[in-house]
Amino acid sequence: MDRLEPRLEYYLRRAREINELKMKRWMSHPGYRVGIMGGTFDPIHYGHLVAADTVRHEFNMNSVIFVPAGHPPHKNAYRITAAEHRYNMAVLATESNPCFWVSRVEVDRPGPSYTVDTMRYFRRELGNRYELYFITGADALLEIFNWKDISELMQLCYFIAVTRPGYDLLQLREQAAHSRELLDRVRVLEVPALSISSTDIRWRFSQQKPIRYLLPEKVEEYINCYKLYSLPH
Ligand code: DND
Repeated sequence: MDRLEPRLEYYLRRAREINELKMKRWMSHPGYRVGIMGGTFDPIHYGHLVAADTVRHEFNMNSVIFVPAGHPPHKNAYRITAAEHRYNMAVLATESNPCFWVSRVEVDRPGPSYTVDTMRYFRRELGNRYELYFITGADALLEIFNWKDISELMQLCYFIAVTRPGYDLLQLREQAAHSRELLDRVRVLEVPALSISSTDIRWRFSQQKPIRYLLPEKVEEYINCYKLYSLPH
């Protein structure tokens, strides 16, 4: 990685330190319900942050853990930004919220980042006393039966499917009507509709269109500094 501009480098170092402290604090008091928001986060944006915060509040969780996928198993079509950049952006985006922290578990794990492996990891770390909730957009959940070891995954955690503009819940409801597992393990939650997507942000950046107010300022600065999305993705 090239060097960051000194001010942003300082800010990132501080954000990573704060993230470490938040993680340690969480480990001593995880709270009964643990929210885990997995994603490619290329880049992370306000849609992700608002969804996570709404879930945290509605489900009475003391923290939400963001888990950037190291090697997303389902994204072959475009050139994914290096995991370390996506991790740094997630750390910068969550720095100001004491209830959010970012885990490196998938960034540091070699091979495809399957959610089942991550949930096994958190289950091992925490034991059986806690309820794990994997937070996902309702769109991603439609594909869930293609995920690795889905039956085991459904035993390891609950899913919270957050609404997302442009995606109809009807399809999810129809799918759930045919699956006892889905009915038992999935909760649907309406979150403030923000029509923001990482795909659109990457496209906007490559076309020199503004991305301001779609994602936290420090993340925008980071993208600008590394010119992460200059080429069309
Ligand atoms: P995405 O690439 O869709 O994440 O990945 C979601 C998660 O699914 C990751 O943790 C993957 O590792 C996991 N997955 C996918 C496929 C197979 C397997 C696992 C497997 O184990 O076999 P994005 O960065 O695009 O988005 C993160 C989340 O935020 C998604 O659930 C997305 O739907 C949601 N989201 C929004 N929700 C509300 N409003 C918005 C949103 N934009 C994205 N504006």
